[in-house]
Amino acid sequence: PFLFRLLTHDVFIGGKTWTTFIDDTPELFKLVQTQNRAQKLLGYLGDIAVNGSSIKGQSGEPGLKDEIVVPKFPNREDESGPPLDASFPCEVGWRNIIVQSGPEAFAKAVREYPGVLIMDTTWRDAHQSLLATRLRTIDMVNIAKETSYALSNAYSLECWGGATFDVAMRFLYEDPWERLRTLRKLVPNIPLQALVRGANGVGYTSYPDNAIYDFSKKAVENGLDIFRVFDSLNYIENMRLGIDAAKRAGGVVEAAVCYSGDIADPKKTKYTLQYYLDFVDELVAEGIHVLGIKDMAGLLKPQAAKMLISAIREKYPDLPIHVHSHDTAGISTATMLAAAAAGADVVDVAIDSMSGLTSQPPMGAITSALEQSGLGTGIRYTDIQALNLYWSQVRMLYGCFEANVRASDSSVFDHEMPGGQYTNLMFQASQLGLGTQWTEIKRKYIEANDLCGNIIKVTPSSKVVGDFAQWMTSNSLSKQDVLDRAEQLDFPSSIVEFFQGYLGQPAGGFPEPLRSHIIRNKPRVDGRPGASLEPLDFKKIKAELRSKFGKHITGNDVTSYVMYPKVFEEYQGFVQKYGDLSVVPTRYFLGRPEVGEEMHISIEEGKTLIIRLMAVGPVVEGKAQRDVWFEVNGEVRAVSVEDKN
Ligand code: 3PY
Ligand code: ZN
Repeated sequence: PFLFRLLTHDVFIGGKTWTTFIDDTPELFKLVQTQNRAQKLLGYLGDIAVNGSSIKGQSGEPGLKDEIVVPKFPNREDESGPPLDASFPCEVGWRNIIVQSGPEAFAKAVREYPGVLIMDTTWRDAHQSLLATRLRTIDMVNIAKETSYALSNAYSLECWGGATFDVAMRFLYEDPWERLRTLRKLVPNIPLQALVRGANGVGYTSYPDNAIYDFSKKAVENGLDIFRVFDSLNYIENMRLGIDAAKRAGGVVEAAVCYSGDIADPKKTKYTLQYYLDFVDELVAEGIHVLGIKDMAGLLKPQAAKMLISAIREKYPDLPIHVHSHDTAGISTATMLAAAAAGADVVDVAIDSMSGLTSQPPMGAITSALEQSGLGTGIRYTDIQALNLYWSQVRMLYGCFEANVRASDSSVFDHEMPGGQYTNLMFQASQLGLGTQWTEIKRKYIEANDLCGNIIKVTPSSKVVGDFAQWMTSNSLSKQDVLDRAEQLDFPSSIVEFFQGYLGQPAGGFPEPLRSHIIRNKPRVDGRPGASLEPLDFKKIKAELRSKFGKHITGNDVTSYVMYPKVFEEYQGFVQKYGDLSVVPTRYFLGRPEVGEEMHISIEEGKTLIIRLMAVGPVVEGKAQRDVWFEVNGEVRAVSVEDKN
């Protein structure tokens, strides 16, 4: 039909040249684009039909084949009235204070709030900790407007940063910036929050200072409000950079203290109450807006939370305190309630069906308990039930990424693995097929941490300890073996670089003589690693990327490339081949379609493709190839697909 329309078009018949014809006839050009796009999309769907999904970390088919049902939300004025009409997002929320009066006014209002506020981590940490960070934008988008109403009194929605930036491109073939912009549009009222690894941006290494300033500026331009800035060693020099970058970008600066050890245990003498109070003093001196207590492994017990928060509260009565934990041991609900009672202003929760285990404590339990103790969060129980109905379906859909953590594990108090890493390492250990491997990895993780000098463990320092533990396990090395043979052993590069000082300086310094034995004659960095890195030339990088991939490369793409050069290049290659797949519903993105199944894929506003898989052909003689036949909006199309089996 396209060729027919083209050949019979008056202008074409009139004999105008091809190029002006295309320029003057945009509707046809658009049709060409749409058809190209559809053909690329069929290439992906055809590949899945023949080979199944190749998304890394996926085991088996998605756990839900039906379309996800968006539940009805209660009427805002009268719960017995007609259900909420969420065709437009809610406009009432805490973000208005940031927009109208700035971060300081926001911090003051948060501190003055008579109850306790929540941050919902469902869109970031919860799926990072439970589902290998594989949650796709579309599954947030489909509940975003409803969320703008249900959580309109939330302090923030954590939806960006941490591992999401990397995973979006590397495994989901999505643009992380586009995710942020889309969510911003759909949720204009609730502050959007990101986890930022200070001088490590959203990566695993130190970047030149101008990369961190550029990243923070772009984050705000694309819709971010609150930066939770941390450093994986609680190294103040790295923190200063992250804080300054977030502040200059105009964001709310939530500087976080990473919590390790146990301040209520007198036998643990490195990370004491005094250690944390001293670090808080240094952060406050930087002019932060909010203080974050980031308990990334779930080590903070109720008594310790009470000690820590009341001590900070007494010293800094006007400083908003925001507490974060993980439920690995099963204690985080009790901890959050103790933190709230001791004067915390904000606590982190995840929607019930995405909570618990290595994720955050459950929203329903915490808000209900706080309500009864007179510290209401302003979030309705009935809204939580509706949200939960949606997320329980999503959890099922992504069942193919579950790490199979089934129960609480209080051994985290010894090994101190962060929530996301726990599921990751457990998954890897289980893939090796040895039931005892996991216990061994945990034991080696403790030894590796000792060898590093008992460091704070959170990305990227936790990766160093994890790599160390895996390397010791696979080489059957004990802690004593490493100490005895350090001068001869061939250490993985992440460990050598840590000991060189490329992540920063750990509290108490590096253990010697181990450091010298490991790094030998390689350079040592004894200050802030980023300080000695050459600034990047963004214009030059953009020109190079444009010549490689085309004119569509934007400033945001340059920043993505700076954080993850190789991942970005592979992502671009993938998009060139298959187009933008973020529009494909997850059950088709991850699962083999059935023959005859009708897929509705909305490729842009008002443009839906109705695609039906008609047949998968036999292997083409002499080639590892099959033809796959589809019907697209009533028209038959075929794609040729490599059979990888
Ligand atoms: C991250 O840096 O991704 C984390 O979630 C740390 O807790
Ligand atoms: Zn976390």
